[in-house]
This record gives sequence, structure tokens and C-alpha cells, in this order.
Amino acid sequence: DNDGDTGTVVVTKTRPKTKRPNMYRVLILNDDYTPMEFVVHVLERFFQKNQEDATRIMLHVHHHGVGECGVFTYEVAETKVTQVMDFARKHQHPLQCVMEKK
Ligand code: TYC
Repeated sequence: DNDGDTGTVVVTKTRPKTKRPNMYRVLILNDDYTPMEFVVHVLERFFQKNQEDATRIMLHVHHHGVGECGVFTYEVAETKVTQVMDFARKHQHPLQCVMEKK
């Protein structure tokens, strides 16, 4: 570069800055009323889980109270939470879905 004033040549060095985005876990919570099959369906429909993985996650939540559906950027995680909560409400199930920063 040239500073245009004194004619001094200024050499600048650029550094490729690749900032990693903050990541968020999407979790589902256990309750006493939501049918197991409904939770499996949610995991297949909104989190692209196969039936085996969906069943494993659902049973983990059933026994431990909480479980991970996936890890996403903020906007994607927020969209998943809203989709699951809307779908559960539409079917009158109390299923809860939340996100937490990793
Ligand atoms: N505990 C529920 C039942 O016995 C099943 C269930 C599993 C509910 C996972 C919610 O996130 C959940 N029908």
C-alpha cells in the first residue's frame, strides 16, 4: 500500500480469520404423558434420526430425564425448538424442547 501523503510504502499483512460460530445443544425433556412413539416421530421428523437412533434417544430421555437431539448454530437450534414445541402443542402433548449453549 501507499499512504498517499509522504509516499511511504506501507506493507500490510492480512490473516484469514475464520471465526467458529457458537454452537447450541437442542435437548428434549421427559414427562409422564407424551407417548413414546410421538417422541420417536419427533426425532425422525425434525432431527433426521433413523428409527433405531430415535428410539435410543427417546429411551435415554425416558430414563434420565433429558437427552440431546443435536448440536446446531443459534438460528437453526431456535428453529428446531420452535418446530418441536409447535408440533407438540398441536397434538396436545406436554413435550418440552430447549436449547443450551455448548
Ligand atoms: N415418559 C414418557 C412415557 O412414559 C415417554 C417420553 C420419553 C416422554 C421422552 C417425553 O422426551 C420424552 N410415555
